Formats: sequence, C-alpha cells, structure tokens
Amino acid sequence: MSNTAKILKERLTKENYSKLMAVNNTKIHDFVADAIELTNPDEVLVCTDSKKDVKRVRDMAIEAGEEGLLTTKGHTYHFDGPEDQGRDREITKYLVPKDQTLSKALNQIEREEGLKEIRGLLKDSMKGRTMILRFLCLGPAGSVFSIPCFQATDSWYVAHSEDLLYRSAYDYFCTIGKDENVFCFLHSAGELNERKVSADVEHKRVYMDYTKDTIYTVNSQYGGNTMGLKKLALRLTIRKADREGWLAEHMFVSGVNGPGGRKTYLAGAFPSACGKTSTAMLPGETILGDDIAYFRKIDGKVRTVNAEFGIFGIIQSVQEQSDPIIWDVLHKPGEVIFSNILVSDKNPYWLDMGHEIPDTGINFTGNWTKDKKDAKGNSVPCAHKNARYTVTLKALKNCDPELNNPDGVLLGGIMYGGRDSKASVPVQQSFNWAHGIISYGASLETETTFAIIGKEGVMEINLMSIQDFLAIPFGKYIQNNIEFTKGIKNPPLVFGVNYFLRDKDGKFLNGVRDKHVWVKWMELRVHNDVDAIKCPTGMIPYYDDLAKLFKQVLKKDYTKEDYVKQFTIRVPETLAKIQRVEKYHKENIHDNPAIFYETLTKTQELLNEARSKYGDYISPFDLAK
Ligand code: SPV
Ligand code: MN
Repeated sequence: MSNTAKILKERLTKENYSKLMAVNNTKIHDFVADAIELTNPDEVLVCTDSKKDVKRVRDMAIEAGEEGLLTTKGHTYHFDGPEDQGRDREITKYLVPKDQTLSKALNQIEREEGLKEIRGLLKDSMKGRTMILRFLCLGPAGSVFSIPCFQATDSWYVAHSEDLLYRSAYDYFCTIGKDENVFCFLHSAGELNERKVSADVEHKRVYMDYTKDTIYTVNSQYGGNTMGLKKLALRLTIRKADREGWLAEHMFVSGVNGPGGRKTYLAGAFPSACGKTSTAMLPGETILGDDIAYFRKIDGKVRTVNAEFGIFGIIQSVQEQSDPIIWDVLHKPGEVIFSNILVSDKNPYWLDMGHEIPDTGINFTGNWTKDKKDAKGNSVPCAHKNARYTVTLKALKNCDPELNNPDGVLLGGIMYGGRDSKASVPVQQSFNWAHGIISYGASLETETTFAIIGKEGVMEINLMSIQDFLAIPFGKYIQNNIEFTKGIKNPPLVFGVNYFLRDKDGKFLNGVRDKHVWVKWMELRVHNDVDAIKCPTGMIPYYDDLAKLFKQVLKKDYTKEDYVKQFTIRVPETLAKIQRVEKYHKENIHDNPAIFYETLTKTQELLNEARSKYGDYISPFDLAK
C-alpha cells in the first residue's frame, strides 16, 4: 500500500474514506494525505453535495461559535479579528523557484524558503479540530469553462461561505480523470481566541505555490485571504488562462435590457468599493456575477461565465431605497452570513444603512458602545467599513437565468472604472478594442479604499483592477488582453466610466443612480442605435440621447448645464493623469507592448491639438459641432 493510501485509510472513518475514494484523482489523494500529516486534525469530514453534509457544515459553524444566529431564519454572523479585515498585500506572496523570475511588482519569496515557513506555521494547526474537505467548481460544472477546485480547511465559517459562493461539485469530481489537474487550497485559521477569531496575527500568511497550483493560508479568516476560490484561485487562473489563450478577469457580468425585449451582457472591472456591485445590480436588469468572469472565444464570438455562484458583497451603505434587491435578501428568511457588522439584540446593523443604530452591541472589536474608543483614542465605528454579506446569487430576484449555462453568454461590452475626482468623463467608449484596453483598462488609476489593509485614499495605478492578482508579467497580461479579440469580427465594445467626478468645490457631479443611464447608453452603442461624439480620449454621448435616457430610466430632467459640467474634457487634468500612467508603466512594467506607449502618445497629441483650438476645458457641444 502506498503511503498516501495508508494515511487516508488510517485517518478517515470508513464512510469518509469511501466518499474520498469515489473521487479517483491522484493529486487530491496525495494532497489530503500530506495535509493530514502536516496539520494533524482529529477528524476529517468529506463534504459531498448532499443536503445532509452541507447542513452539517452550517450547523457546526454555529455550534463551534464561528458564527452566531440572528433573529431572521437562516441568517448568521461571523467576526474576523480587528487586524484581519481585508486582503493583506504584505503577507500574500508567490513562492518562486530559484530558477524563475516574476515581475518585481509582485510580492514573492523563494519557494523552498516560503514552503518551509508556511508549512512550519501549519504544523499541527488542526490538532483538536476537524479538517473539512470541499469539492467546488469555478465556472459551470461540465463546461469548457470549468475549473475543479479542492479545499481543505479547519474553518466551518469558510466551508459554509463556500457553499454560498461556489458551485458545489462533488458529483462532478467523481467524473474527472485520475491525472486531471485540480487547484488545491489548504487553510487553517490557526490558534483561535475566546471569540473564535484567529489569534496569531503576526503570523498571518497567504503563500501561492503556482508551480503546483496549490495555495496555503494560515492565521487568517477574512474571506479574501482564506476562501480558496476567491482571489486565491484567481491568481492561479490567470496563469492557466495565459497558457491556454483565454482571459480571467476581475469583473462583474450583468444582463442589460434594451429596446424590443433584447438583453445585452456587459462586464465591468472596478477596484473594490468603486461601484462594482451596484453596477452589477441595477434595478430592472439581471445579475450574472459580481466579481470574477472568464472570457473565451467560442465560434468566433466572445462568451463569458461567472466563475462564482454567490456574492461576498460590501454591506456599508446598502440602503432600502438605493439597493432594494439586496436589502430584500438581507431582510427575508434565507441563508445570509453577515460578517463584521454590529449585532444588537440578535439583529444586524451596518454603517450608513439609513436606519438608526443602537447604542450597544457586539462587533469585530468585541463589546461595543456608541462612545467606544480604540487604543489611539479614535472612535470605534459600529461596524467595519469592509463588513460584508455572503449570499448565493439564487437568492436574488434579479439573478440571471443563464448563470449555469455551460456555454456562457455572449459578451456585448466591457467597462473599466475607478475613483477619479479630477479628470475622466462619466462615460466614454474607446475607438477600438486595443485603445480601450490600453486607455481605460491598463491606465486605470484610482483612489484606494478600505478593502485593502492600511491603504485608504492614496492615488494608485491598478491595471484592469486586477493588479493585486496578476501572477504573470504585467506587460504579458496587457498584451494578452490586447490580442484576445484578434480575428473576431465584432469584438465587445470597451467603455471607461467614472462615478466620482467632482467640481472645483469638491462636489460630486453625478447622482448615485446616474450609472444606470450610462449603462443603458452602452447597451444602445453595442447595437449601434445611437451615435457618439469623437473626443481626444474616446467617444462620448450626445446630449439628446442622454436626456432621453435620463427621462426613461430615472424619470429625471437632464439639463444642458449638467451635461456640460460632466462631459467637459479637462485637458490639463487628463494630460497629468496620462503622464502619471506613463511614468508608472515605464518604471514598473518592462515588457509593455510598444502599442501601449504609442496609444498614450497619440492621446496626448489629440488633447494638445484640441486645446490649441478650444482651450483647456472643452465643452462637449464644441466637439459635437
Ligand atoms: C474585493 O475586495 O475585490 C473583493 C473581496 O471582491 S475580496 O474577497 O477581499 O477580494
Ligand atoms: Mn473583487
């Protein structure tokens, strides 16, 4: 008997052993045996797709104290530690073999050294606990998009969340080949404190062994660091997509209704907390996904799927009026995990929810009162800004019916958006695919937000909003994107959006619901139903088309004054932005394709030409003439 077989036989109960053996895959068997030897759990639970197994995971999350019950049936809450409230860039590293190099901009450690460190931290970490094994699939199971993923974790909360966020795929795993490659994730929450929160924050680590498509996480519970599939799998997927000639993007996908009953699918990339989920969830449209999309060329067309099956969404500012669909899910019976909110009298509360907040309760810092101060004397907010809700997409009234279509849906357009108070117009379309990838995607610059630890309110470049997860050289990634639609007759259109433009006094120039009009305009552009005005940075809408849409979509009058304020081309600010982008790329990306700089140079020429004709601030009406 091999060592693997011996360990599995010895350490699993008969029932669990036969469940694991029904999945005839060598990598999984070896991975489990190694993980057991390393982490030394008391028990191993093989979680199939059965209701009974899934219920056990959920019940145990509550029994073990990792989640607590709320008043509404099916609702639970979970807390992460005060220093475990976001993706942690510092401690997230690629394990790089001695003979290989990755972009300098990527956080990395020599593979052997990193393995030694993280395996040292994982040693015996599951003693006294249960190792839960979950079989999940990114993309619909049994399709060209499918990526089988295998999780081993000692966190009931993580295993429970994964049930809501991903497609449970034990049955599918039973059909895969012995030698098929599977992404593997080993997670241990590490030592827990009395609140069942990872205690050893000093030794929080997320290490990516891309040579083996395996990821290790220890001493963390925050979803973005621990739920195998999320951003951990995305890093591996980007490498796989690079090898196989398709794209894995940090994008939502939604179905936008157009005239005559047609539906057009649009995808979009925004850094965290820049309007991504709210764009994916516009009232009256459908949502296919809110975070990660795969694009493949099938029969000469670009088709897309949601890698995931649920939403790990930011709850701050979710309000009854502005987010009716998600509000409804968060208030009716059904499975919801709230994380890092305020719990008072067994009810959830969060920042800017548009309701009165009680004076006391418990939150991520423990017992909370209205006047609570942290060690530095600062007020402790009732809930964390990055507090989240975890739900399955199926719970949403507007869930798109094609969510599980193995062929995906036809992609009409993509958009890139960041937080830009100074330069970019609210919506524009690129001259062509490559121009959009370069000018809006690879030039994406944004003010950072709280979703990344220790980095709020700093201007930074965030290529396609995916930079944190790029596990291949950045220039190669840009090149792959540019080339992706080669040979495709009508590639998806590319748009740039900006919901955060302000006037000189710092006032936002757009209302929160205006994005719905921009998206409807994109839908019309995809079908060539409206014209657009050529300006130096792209093509912008005509006033009359927007006025019509504002009336139709928001029942609002749209004034020419608002249009001019929003769509004025701000030449000095735009040039300054392009120069920052150029500088960043020159300093950090050594393998950029030449077309990248050529495109930026061309835009600067167009801006200077327009400036000599119309001045620094160019009204859209001047360009429409
Ligand atoms: C994001 O921050 O982009 C998220 C949540 O989608 S996380 O899982 O942290 O990546
Ligand atoms: Mn995301």
